[in-house]
Amino acid sequence: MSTPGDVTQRWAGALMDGLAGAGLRRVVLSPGSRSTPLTLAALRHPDLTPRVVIDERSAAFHALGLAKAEGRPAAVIATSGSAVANWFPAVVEADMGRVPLILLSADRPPELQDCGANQTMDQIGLFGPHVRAFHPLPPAEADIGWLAPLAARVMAATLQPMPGPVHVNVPLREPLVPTAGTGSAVSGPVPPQRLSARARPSSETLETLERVIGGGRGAIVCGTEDLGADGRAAVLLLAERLRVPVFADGLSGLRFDARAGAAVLAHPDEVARGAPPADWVLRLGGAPVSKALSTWLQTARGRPQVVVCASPRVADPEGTATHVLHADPAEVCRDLKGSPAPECWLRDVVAMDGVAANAAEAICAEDAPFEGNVLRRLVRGLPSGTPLVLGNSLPVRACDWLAGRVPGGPRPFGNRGVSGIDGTLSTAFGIVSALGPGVVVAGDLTFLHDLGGLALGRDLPLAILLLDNGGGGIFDHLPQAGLPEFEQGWLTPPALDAITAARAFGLSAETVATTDEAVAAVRAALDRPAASVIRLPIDRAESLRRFRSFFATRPAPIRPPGSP
Ligand code: TPP
Repeated sequence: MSTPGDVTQRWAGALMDGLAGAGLRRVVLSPGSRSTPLTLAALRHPDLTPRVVIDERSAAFHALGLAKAEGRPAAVIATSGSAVANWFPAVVEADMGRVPLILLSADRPPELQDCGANQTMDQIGLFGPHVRAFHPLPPAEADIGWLAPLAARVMAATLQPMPGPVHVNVPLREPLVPTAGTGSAVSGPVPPQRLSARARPSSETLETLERVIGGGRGAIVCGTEDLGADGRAAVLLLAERLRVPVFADGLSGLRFDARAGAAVLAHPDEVARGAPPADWVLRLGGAPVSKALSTWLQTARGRPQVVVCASPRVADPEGTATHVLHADPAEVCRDLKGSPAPECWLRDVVAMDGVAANAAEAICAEDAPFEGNVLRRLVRGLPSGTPLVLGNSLPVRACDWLAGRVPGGPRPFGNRGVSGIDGTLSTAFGIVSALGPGVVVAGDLTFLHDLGGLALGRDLPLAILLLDNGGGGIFDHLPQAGLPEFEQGWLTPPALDAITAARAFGLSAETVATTDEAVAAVRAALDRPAASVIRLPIDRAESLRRFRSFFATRPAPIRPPGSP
C-alpha cells in the first residue's frame, strides 16, 4: 500500500522525469526541507547532473551560467520562502538576457498558506512579468499522467518564442520523505469566530472573551514577536491574575524580561511535550518556533483558543483557533479580567518546568560545546539588554529549548517572517548600527550565505559567533538524515576557511575550543569598534546526542482534573 510520502515522491519523480525526457540535464539545488521530494528526485535521476550550491542567489546565477554556456535550459530547486526570493537577481538577468531557466520552487500546501506557518509566503506569480510562464501545481495527487506533458511545455516555453525563465511552484505536504505509515485523515478546522477590529476591545468583546477563557486550566502562548516593554508587562500581570502559565517563545523577549517570574516557563517546548491539553489558550505575538508547542495546541483542538493580533494576518498554522480578536494584545491583556485557574494547575506546570530546567542544567554543564550549552551560557554571560540575533536553524531552536528563563537577559532578535538563513549577518549589522554593540549566533551555512555582509563590519561592533558544526546540523534532527544522499543534498558541509574569509574583510577572527572561551571572546568583542568573528567548532554527533538526551527527560505527567 502506498503511503502519502510515496505519493509525493512519485509526483516529484514524474515531474523531474518529464523534464529530463524533454531534454533537461543540469539541476542546481540548494539544501532545504520542504524541497526534499524534488531534491531526491533530482539526485536519483540517471539523466540529470545535480550540483549543490548553498546560497540560492549564487545557485540561480550558477544555473544561469550553465544555461548560457550550454545553450539549453538548466533548473534550480529551492525550499519555500526567502530561498526562492533569492533567485530574483538571476531571474531578471535571465529574463532580460534571454537565458532559459526552470525555477522549481517548493511551497507549503494551501492549508498552511496565510496563517503564519513557518517559512511561508505568497509565492504565486512571485517573479511577475520576468518569467515566460508560471505554473502553480496542486499538492501531490495519485494521477501523475499529466506531469510529463506539462514538463514538456515548461521546457518549450523556456526556449520559444523567446528564451527565458519559467517558474513552476510545487506545494508539498509532509511526510516529505517516502516513509512507512499511512498518515491519518483529519477533518478540516472549523473557521474561527471574529470578535472585533479595533485596537482597544469593547466591553462587550471583553465579556465574550471572559466567558470563553474564564476559569479552568488555561495557558497564554506567546510567539516570536516581542510585544514591547508595555505589552510584556501586561502579559505578565494577566498571567498573575488568571494564575496561568506563559508558554513564551525564546524570541518573545518574555523569558529575558527583568520582571519574568516562575509562571513564564523556562522550557515551554519541553513542558508542552508532557502537559495535558489546556482548557483554553490565549495566543499572542505570532506563531512560536517550537514544534512541540504547536502539537500541544493541536491536542487542545475544539477547546477555546483565542488568537489576538493587531494586524489582519492571523498566525494560526495549526488551524485550531476558535476565536480571532483583531486588537492590540497589550490592551486586551490589560483590560481582561476573568476568573483564576485552580491553584494546582500552575503549581503542577511549574513543577514540570523545574524538572526540565534541572535536565537542561545537567546537559549543559558538560563542557564539550554544543549549540545548547552555548546559548544557555551566552544568555547568562551577556550584559542585560544586549542585542542578540539568533540565526535560523539550530541557534534559534537551541535558545528556545535550552536557554531557559533569565530575567534581565539579552534582547533577542530573529528573522522569522520567512525564517531564511539568508541575510542574517547583514540583519545583525543593521540592529547593532541602531542599538549599539550586539551579538549574532549563526551556523556555518548561514555564515557562508551572507559572507558578503561581512563588508559591513569595519565600523560596527558586532560579535559574530559562528557555530561550526560542519554543515546544516538541523538536518540531523530530521528524517532526511537517514537517506544515503544526506551529506550531498542536506548536510552540505561548506569548504570554507571562515577565519581567512573574515580576515579578508579586515575583521579580527579567532577559533576557540570551549563554550566558556566562546562566551568570553564574545564579551571581549563587544568592546571593539569593529566586528569580530569567533568560530567555535562543534562535533555534530555529540550535539545530537546531547539534544536527544535532553528530550528523553520526561517529567512525571500532570494528574487529570478530579483525581486525588
Ligand atoms: N535557504 C534559505 C534562504 N533559508 C532557509 N531556511 C533554507 C534555505 C533551508 N534551511 C533551513 S536550516 C538550513 C537550511 C539550508 C541549514 C542551516 O545550516 P547552518 O546555518 O549551518 O545551521 P545549523 O543547522 O548547523 O544550525
